[in-house]
Amino acid sequence: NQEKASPVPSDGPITKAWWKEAVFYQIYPRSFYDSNGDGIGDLKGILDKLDYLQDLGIGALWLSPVYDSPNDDNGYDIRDYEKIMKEFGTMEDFDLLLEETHKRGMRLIMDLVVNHTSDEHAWFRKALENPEGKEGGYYFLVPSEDSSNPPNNWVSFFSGGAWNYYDKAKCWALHLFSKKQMDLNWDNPALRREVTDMVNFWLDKGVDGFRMDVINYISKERNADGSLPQGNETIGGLMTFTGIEHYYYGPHLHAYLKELKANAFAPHNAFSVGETPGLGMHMCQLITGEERGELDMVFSFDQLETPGHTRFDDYTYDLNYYRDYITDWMLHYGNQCRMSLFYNNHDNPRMISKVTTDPSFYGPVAVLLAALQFTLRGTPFVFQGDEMGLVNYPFTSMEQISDVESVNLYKELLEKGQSEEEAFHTILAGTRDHARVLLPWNQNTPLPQKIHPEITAIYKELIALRASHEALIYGQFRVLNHKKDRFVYKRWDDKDSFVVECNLGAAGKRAAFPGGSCTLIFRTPAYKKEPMKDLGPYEVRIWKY
Ligand code: ISL
Ligand code: CA
Repeated sequence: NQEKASPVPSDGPITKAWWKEAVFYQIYPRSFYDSNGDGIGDLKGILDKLDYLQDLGIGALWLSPVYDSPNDDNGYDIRDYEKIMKEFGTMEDFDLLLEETHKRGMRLIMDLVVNHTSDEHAWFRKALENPEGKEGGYYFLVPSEDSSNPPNNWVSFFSGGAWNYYDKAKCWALHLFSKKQMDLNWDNPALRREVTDMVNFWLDKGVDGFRMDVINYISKERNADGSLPQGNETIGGLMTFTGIEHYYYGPHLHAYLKELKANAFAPHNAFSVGETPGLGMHMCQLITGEERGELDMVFSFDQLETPGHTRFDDYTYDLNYYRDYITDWMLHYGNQCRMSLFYNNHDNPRMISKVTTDPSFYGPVAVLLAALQFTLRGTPFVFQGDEMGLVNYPFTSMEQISDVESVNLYKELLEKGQSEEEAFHTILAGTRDHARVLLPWNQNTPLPQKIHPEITAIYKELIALRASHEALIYGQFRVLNHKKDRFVYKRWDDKDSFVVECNLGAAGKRAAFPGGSCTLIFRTPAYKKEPMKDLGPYEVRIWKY
């Protein structure tokens, strides 16, 4: 890579911005709140819950895709970028939602899925009708008479190869995700203009920015003759996804991001957060460095599994790893870059369930994760249901599983010779459906999941604490103790100092604080009656100096 490593990360002053101060809340519309009883969450449902979100202290909403889609991947396969999905409502509903969100002093960002479109998008239909025409150049179409040998060995994230063959058009087309999610060719300037126009359509409406789906995959490396290179089998063996080295950080990624920023985001002063799986800290610095004009923030995912594990492994997540990961980023990411802080999204099982399977610890772990999220340095992204203390859904059979990734993986595992039980066990550990079941708003439903109003109250309390102290938003960070299962750190600015003491493990221990004159302003409620000298399992305390 020829990219110059600038800026050099520094501890200079942090520029203030609304998106550094706000707490974001991710809504997966299909499973958020169903306002008309058809079983599917919708835009009116979100409208109904705006007061709840405002009361919680949320500053910005991120909506997972609400666009017209055949739902092969729940809306991440877009058929029409400028139309609302029928089940979710109408464009009028959307306009009202945006207006009412703004009225409550909150912002709204949408999901930008432009690495691929649905195969039902008009562009792809036209491309197949005439591969030589304008839209033919929007995708990776490879003419061929041979329907049995794909152009290369790349594989899809959702099992099997990454190429479809189209008999009538006599060509192959690339899909890194499902068979109905066709990769767009960003090397085509007309395609980039289409994307820019579409982004401007939404920004002109007053949308405050976008979360950008797998945005680091948009630039694919090419051979000298323009074809897509063969994936390295060794890397493929290690990473599962053969071919990934050719597109996870492609040759024109920085240029395309800069162009989109200059032509759409910057003129609207709009916010951007990229979903960038696989990029480490240094590449993330190159994408989010303030003077670079690319993205404001990214989601890096290395904290979601401990080393040696993947999402589909059934294992216990060790929070000591999270402590070390987050400490490294906070000390080295630099003040020109801003971290996103999150444990959950619509693609992952619930973090509480990864940390413990003992129900008596669910409450304390929920409180600990929240206290970390609102007192560490960065911008918190709450995923719907975090604030209810939700854990994984007790699925009992494949019939309850609908996600395309899980359905395909299950088939693949059976083909590889696993028994139905073994395969289901794997799915149960990692399925994205854990995050996609309707939120159990109503305590009286027969749903196996229950909400925990006491956890919601703690979210509200901690979000308010963060909002009223810049030390927690922009302040310095220093680790005071990181012995096994301990995490004690300090956050401070000219006005205030805080010390947070955490027990990251399931065994009780001796507390190390307080030292000097300070006030206890928060303690895991479950332990309020316990002696101060003892830290309960997963207990967290916040002291103010
Ligand atoms: O690459 C991965 C390894 O499993 C994943 O992290 C993957 O890149 C990531 O899940 C991408 O997610 C996003 O794009 C998908 C969509 O299904 C997800 O819901 C979305 O968050 C395709 O649009
Ligand atoms: Ca509905």
